[in-house]
Amino acid sequence: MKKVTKEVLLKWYEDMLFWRKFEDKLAQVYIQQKVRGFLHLYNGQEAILAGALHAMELGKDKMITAYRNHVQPIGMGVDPKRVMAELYGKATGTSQGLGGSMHIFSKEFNFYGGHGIVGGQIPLGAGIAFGDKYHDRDAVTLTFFGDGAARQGSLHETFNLAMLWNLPVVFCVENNGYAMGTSVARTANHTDIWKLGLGYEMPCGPVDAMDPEKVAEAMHEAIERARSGGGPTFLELKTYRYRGHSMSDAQKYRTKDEVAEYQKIDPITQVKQRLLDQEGVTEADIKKIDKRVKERVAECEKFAEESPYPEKSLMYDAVYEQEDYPFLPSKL
Ligand SMILES: Cc1ncc(C[n+]2csc(CCOP(=O)(O)OP(=O)(O)O)c2C)c(N)n1
Ligand SMILES: [Mg+2]
Repeated sequence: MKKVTKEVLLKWYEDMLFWRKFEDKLAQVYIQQKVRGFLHLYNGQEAILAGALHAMELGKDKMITAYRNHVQPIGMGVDPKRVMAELYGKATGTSQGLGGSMHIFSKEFNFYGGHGIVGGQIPLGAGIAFGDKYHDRDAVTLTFFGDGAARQGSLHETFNLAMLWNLPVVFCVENNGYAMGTSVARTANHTDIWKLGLGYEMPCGPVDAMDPEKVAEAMHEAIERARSGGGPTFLELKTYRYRGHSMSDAQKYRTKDEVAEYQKIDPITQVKQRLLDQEGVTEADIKKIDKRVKERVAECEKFAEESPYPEKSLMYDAVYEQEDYPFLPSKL
């Protein structure tokens, strides 16, 4: 694995802080009703993305996830201004404002969404890997899903075929403790989700996902296995989300103390402390990064605010069209 140097730690700190603040801004503008529909935030889970990106080969490898999907495309290379504009429903957004929060997508940067159907992306991730294997392309697909999604039947069909066909895919369950208000303990008779891989003889195991380095190590091993023809891996990334499931969540299913316990091992604070204690970074250096992050988030907000809404005609153009469709004129 690429060494975790001071530069890597500094990048992790800045990236994770940017993702956190970017989403804090989204929460704020959501309350002002500038962003509509659903909004599921990633606060607390950032070490997963930081560690995964460290282990991936950007430009080759691919990623697919669920609806908690605003910061992953940014990590893969999409301009964050375009992600924020998409959430605002503006024409400059990643899907010209037609997708919105749950549907960020970028073929250019190998980010395959953004899926609202719980577990829907599990077979799709294996399908992408199947395509790469079939066409002999050097690529590994990281397929992310939640602890709730892990209980969908489609996971089992997918695991079975992914092993049978030896696909270059890494299945990553982001176990943040809850599926909406349902805790993992209330979902099944055991809480070690990684064990679901055992029935398929898929290499599998748990990972402390509050630490980006631990995530990077596990991801590296899994990605290398897939790249060298060794097939799928299933990782259980143990994490936590600080905010509610979505913006409308009274959070009656957990205590404030529980959230505070996880905030003590917050990935951003952990990396910051390591920089201060072991890498000779000063509080003044950290302040400079914090300031830069604030400015970058403000730039995204300004861009989204000032961008135009799409033309109404886009509603009719950006749909499937078949010239010889027999029942309707081809353009409504
Ligand atoms: C097939 C399907 N069933 C139910 C829902 C409603 N729903 C949306 S999110 C969610 C919880 C999923 O939790 P988890 O997989 O743990 O992901 P997390 O939100 O924690 O990231 C549910 C039940 C849905 N979107 N799709
Ligand atoms: Mg969950």
